[in-house]
Amino acid sequence: MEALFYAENRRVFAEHMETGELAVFLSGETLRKSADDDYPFYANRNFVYLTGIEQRDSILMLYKDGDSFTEKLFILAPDAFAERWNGARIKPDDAAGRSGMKDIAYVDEWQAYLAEMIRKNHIQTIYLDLDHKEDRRNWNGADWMGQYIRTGYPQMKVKNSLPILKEMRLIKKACEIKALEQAERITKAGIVAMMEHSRPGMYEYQYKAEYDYALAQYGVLEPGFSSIISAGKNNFCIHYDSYRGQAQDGDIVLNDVGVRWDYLVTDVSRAWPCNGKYTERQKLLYECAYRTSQHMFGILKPGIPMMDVDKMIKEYNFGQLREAGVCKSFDEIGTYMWHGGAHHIGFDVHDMVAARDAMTAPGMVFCVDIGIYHEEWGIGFRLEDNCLITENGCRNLSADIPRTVEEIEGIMK
Ligand SMILES: [Mn+2]
Repeated sequence: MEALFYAENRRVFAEHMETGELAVFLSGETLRKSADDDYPFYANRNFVYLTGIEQRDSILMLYKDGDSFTEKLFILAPDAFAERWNGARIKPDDAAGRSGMKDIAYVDEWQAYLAEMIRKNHIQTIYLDLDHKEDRRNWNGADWMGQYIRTGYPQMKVKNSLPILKEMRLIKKACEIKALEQAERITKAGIVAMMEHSRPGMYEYQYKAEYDYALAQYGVLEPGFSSIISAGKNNFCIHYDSYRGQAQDGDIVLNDVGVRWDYLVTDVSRAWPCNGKYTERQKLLYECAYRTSQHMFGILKPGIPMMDVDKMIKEYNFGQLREAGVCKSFDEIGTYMWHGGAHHIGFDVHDMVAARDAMTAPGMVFCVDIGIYHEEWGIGFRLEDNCLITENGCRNLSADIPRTVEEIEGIMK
């Protein structure tokens, strides 16, 4: 992504601020795993969306002043000893090039800068990225900063910047679509590799290894999110993550995987018979899902309430299942369809966007996910694609990843 993308995101955020307000964003810190071992650092996505910087302990401050705003980025200072052990830290010039910001300082200066900004400009309101996931305990850097501010500046009003960012992230820019297109190509390579190597007796971790290997050929060293790869009965666990099961002859293999490219994440599910040939029943159910998917990609366009998309999927798929003789009344649909499947994707796989009351609009990208679970027949799977809403319709970004029975059986010959 070019620096212009991040600069534009900061400009749009600042547009939402009132004069005299300050906004503070943190990249986050490294979490300790055990002893002297840390989890790999993963930067706060809103911070990345505004800066293009993924280094820990970095801070962005935006100050709104009339029609303009000032921006300052704080990064880790050089440390020869730490860098010898843990790799080079980003240099101010690189940080400037990546983010499009001119004013770059070292992070040990942030407190003095903040104090001076507050004093000089009589700041009374600070935006923090307070990202709380309902009942989940979610202590993050912004909470710490909130406490710091409440303690040091008890009169300060704290506003949450998350609703603004969710609104911004809802509509993807052209460069984000381009990144997604590349991510889809790599997702295809990973899924096709699993199909090609598939055989009865193969373990789920072997499928996973094929997926990870294919991604690594593109320099993608970790999947877009924890891959879901399962076979047979394990397909009935929606977020299965053990990879220990073995595909038996006649089993369906399910994947629900993604690739992150330039920060944009895909989310695609396919289901294939491990032996390369669908049984009559597998084909019957798979084609219900396929026809429902095709129907959705035929009708999705701007101006449809997002809330209705899941309902439309369910209703159409019910029609398919009824014709197939599987499901008699709509009341029973919950027996076979266990989840909705119209979440947005973007910088996060379940993207942090203002989607609840939204109408579909050009530039939105969300999953069309049709899951069918027939426990009695032992067949469970989903077919999930990535839908981009265009000016007058939509485009299936993952259409090129084999989807029909014929395409999939053809690849597995
Ligand atoms: Mn998915």
